[in-house]
Amino acid sequence: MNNKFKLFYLLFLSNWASCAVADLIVEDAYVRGPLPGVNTISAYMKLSNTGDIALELTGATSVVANNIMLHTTINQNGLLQMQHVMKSIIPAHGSLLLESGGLHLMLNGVNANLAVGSEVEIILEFSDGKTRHLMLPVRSVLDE
Ligand SMILES: [Cu+2]
Repeated sequence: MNNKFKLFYLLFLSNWASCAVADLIVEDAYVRGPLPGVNTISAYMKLSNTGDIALELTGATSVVANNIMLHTTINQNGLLQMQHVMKSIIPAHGSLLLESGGLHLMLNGVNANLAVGSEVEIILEFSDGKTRHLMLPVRSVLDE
């Protein structure tokens, strides 16, 4: 290994170690398969915090989407509307549910053909600068 590469490798390792969220458990995570002609899709999951400090989810990124927003669903005079939220708290020793009809991740400007059964990489971002890489299966809405 030459020195330049070694340095890069060490930086990569130390970065990776310090940036991953340690106290987070992700369950039942998936992306809901896109409808034909629609380039926004949602992602759902259960996030649990095993630590003593609350985690603040601030958003996510993915190479398959222009941007990913945290959305909540509100009922305004009987009309369901999605609203952008800046962050969502996962309480210490608590959990946060991202679900259909509630809080969810919205992938906007999806630029890939996400076939049912394939996987999408999403990186969750937290207010302390830490991240968590996830591979989410693409599920058909018909399988729910
Ligand atoms: Cu949405």
